Amino acid sequence: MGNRVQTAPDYLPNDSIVIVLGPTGSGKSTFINNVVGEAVAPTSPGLDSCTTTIRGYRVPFKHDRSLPQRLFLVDTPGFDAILDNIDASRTFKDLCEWLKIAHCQGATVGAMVYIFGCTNRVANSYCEDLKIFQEMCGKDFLPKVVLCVTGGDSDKDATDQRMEALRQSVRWEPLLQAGASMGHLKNSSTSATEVVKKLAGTGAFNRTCTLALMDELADHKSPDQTASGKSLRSWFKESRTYKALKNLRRLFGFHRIGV
Ligand SMILES: Nc1nc2c(ncn2[C@@H]2O[C@H](COP(=O)(O)OP(=O)(O)OP(=O)(O)O)[C@@H](O)[C@H]2O)c(=O)[nH]1
Ligand SMILES: [Mg+2]
Repeated sequence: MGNRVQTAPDYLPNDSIVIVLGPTGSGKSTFINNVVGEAVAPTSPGLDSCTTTIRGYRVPFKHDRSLPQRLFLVDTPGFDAILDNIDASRTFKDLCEWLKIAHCQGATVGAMVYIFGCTNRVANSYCEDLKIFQEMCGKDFLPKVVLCVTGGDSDKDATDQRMEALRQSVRWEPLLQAGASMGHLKNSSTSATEVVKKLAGTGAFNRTCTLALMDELADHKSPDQTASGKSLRSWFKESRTYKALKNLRRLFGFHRIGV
């Protein structure tokens, strides 16, 4: 695990955690910075994935009774990130390790935020990513989930259309039906804070329901034995098979290999 999982500051019983997930470059770290009100999490406009470690940032809302006294937003690398010697399964294992540590310290995952870039096409990788996210949450946890769209700030009509298409898509609709909410992040402190307040408004931080992945880990399942871990593994294996076949085709000219 090395130092890729940041556990300090130590969590306390009753601490609440919001895990922020989504494809690389979707705006996870920017969202956290906007909520915290400072550039605490590294961000990048470049092509390479930026966040490489799992790390919690404390939200400095002091006098808001709808929020837990100590609330942390957890930044994560996207499962689709291309990082030196790190793959999706390593990131997933780190996240599981991190969850177990936080759980042992008495903290609970109060909510999950999934961020998706407005201009991103709905590719296969994204569908798999969302499926894994859904399995991590479990059905009962979905009322504690916000699906957020970032970007498209300058073209309101196009963004509204896109939001509507996502709302009705076969990927998002079942999650929304099961209680998840939807938000548009406008790269501002106000809109990021609204998402956290929206979660508080649904009573997310008071509910006792736990994350499905957390329950599985508490049952002593290894990351690979969990539902989301299994899906991630098969996705990863398939993409490796796909790459290997593509290489074969390139090297030997097997144009009839159907990949
Ligand atoms: N226009 C606009 N740009 C955004 C928004 N959120 C993030 N960005 C930009 O998108 C780029 C990537 O943002 P990051 O916050 O680093 O994305 P990330 O999801 O943390 O990326 P990884 O760490 O690689 O997983 C940065 O240049 C941000 O300024 C948004 O809501 N609107
Ligand atoms: Mg990041």
